[in-house]
Amino acid sequence: MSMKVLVTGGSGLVGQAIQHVVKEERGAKEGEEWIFLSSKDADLMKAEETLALFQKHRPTHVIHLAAMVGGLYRNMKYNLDFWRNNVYINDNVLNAAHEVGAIKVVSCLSTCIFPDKTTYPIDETMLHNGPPHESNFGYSYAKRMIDIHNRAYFQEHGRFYTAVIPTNVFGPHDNFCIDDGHVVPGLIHKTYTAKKEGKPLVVWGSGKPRRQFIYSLDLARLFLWVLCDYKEVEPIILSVGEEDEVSIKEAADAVVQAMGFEGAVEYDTSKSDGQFKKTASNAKLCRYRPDFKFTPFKQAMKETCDWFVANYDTARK
Ligand code: NAP
Ligand code: GFB
Repeated sequence: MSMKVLVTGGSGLVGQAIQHVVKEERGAKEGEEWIFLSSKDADLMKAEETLALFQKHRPTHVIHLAAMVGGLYRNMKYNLDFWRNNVYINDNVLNAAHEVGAIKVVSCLSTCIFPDKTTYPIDETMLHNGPPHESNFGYSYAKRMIDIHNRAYFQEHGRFYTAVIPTNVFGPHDNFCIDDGHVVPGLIHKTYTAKKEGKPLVVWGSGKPRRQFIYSLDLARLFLWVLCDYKEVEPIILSVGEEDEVSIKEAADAVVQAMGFEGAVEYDTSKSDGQFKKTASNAKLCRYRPDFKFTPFKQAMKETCDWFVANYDTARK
C-alpha cells in the first residue's frame, strides 16, 4: 500500500529521531514517501497556511508532533501561550488532515497532562478524570483536546485519528536550552559548562521528584508501529515501565557519570520541584508489544551526552 507520511514538528527532538529510524532502520519501502516539516514550511498556528501545506502534499498519513514545547519552568511562565498556540496548531492540523482525506493521524500527548490528584499507576482511561498539575495546565488542557478531537472525528466522520502518550523524552537534537528545556538536556548542558569552568553542577529543586524517561529513538520505533499497526482511536501510553522510574537525583547522577564530571553537585531548593510524580503504566503497550526492548537508561544517556558534546556548536541551547 502506498503511504505518504507528513511529519509535523519533524525538525525537533522526536521528529529527528523518527527521521533517523526511518532512514537507518526502516529503509525506503516501495511506494512510501516521508516528508519532515519544520516551522519554515508553514506556521501551523495559521489555518490558511496549514491547509495550503496539506493540499500541496496531500498526505495519506500524518504524524503530528508540532507544538509549543518546554520544561517545567517554561510552562510555569507561559500557560496562556501553551494553551492558545497548541490549540491553534492542533485544530488546524487535524482539520487539514481531514480536509485532504488523510486516513490516519497519530498525534502526541504527554504523561504530564494526566490528573495531578490521582491513583497510581496512571493509565489511558484516566486522561480526563481531574485537573492537571497547575504548573502546566495550559499545555495539558490543549493536549487533552486532541483526544476530544479524535473521538469527535471518529464519531462524525469515521476517521481513525489517534494519539500516543509518551513520558519525558530525551535524546540527540533535544532543546538543550537551560531556561526553557526539559530536565535531562538542561542537566547535560549545565554539566558541560560546569566541567569546562571547573564549577559545581547546580541541580534545580530537591532532586526528590520521580520521572520515567524514554529515549527518543525508542519512542520513534514505537511511533512507526503505532502508525502502521495500532488501530484504536483511544490513546496509548508509550513509556518504560513503572519499575524504571527514577528520581531527578538519579537522573542527575546518570548525567554526571555519562559526562565524566568530577566536580561538586549542589541542589537549589529555591527552584520549584513541579509535579512530584506521574507514574504511568505501560501495560497496554506491553500487551501489544511484549517483544519491545527499551534502550537501557545509562546507554541512552551516554549516547545523548556524546551527541551533545560532539554537536555543541550547532545544538539548540
Ligand atoms: P521540539 O524539539 O521543541 O520540536 C517542536 C517541533 O514543532 C519543531 O519541529 C518545531 O519547528 C515545530 N513547531 C513548533 N511550533 C510550530 C509552528 N507554529 N508551526 C510549525 N511547526 C512548529 O519538541 P519535541 O520534544 O520533539 O516534541 C514533539 C512532540 O512530543 C510535541 O507534541 C510534544 O508535546 C510531545 N512530547 C514531548 C515530550 C518531551 O519530553 N520532549 C514529552 C511528551 C510529549 P521548528 O524546528 O521550526 O521550531
Ligand atoms: O523536564 P522537566 O522540566 O519537566 O523536569 P516536568 C522538571 C523536574 O526536574 C523538576 C527538576 O523536578 C525540576 O526541579 N530539575 C532539576 C530541572 N534540574 C533541572 C534543570 O536544569 N532543568 C529543568 N527543566 N528541570 C514537563 C511538563 O514536566 O514534562 C511539560 O511541564 C512536558 O508540559 C514535559 O510535558 C514532558 O517533567 O516536570
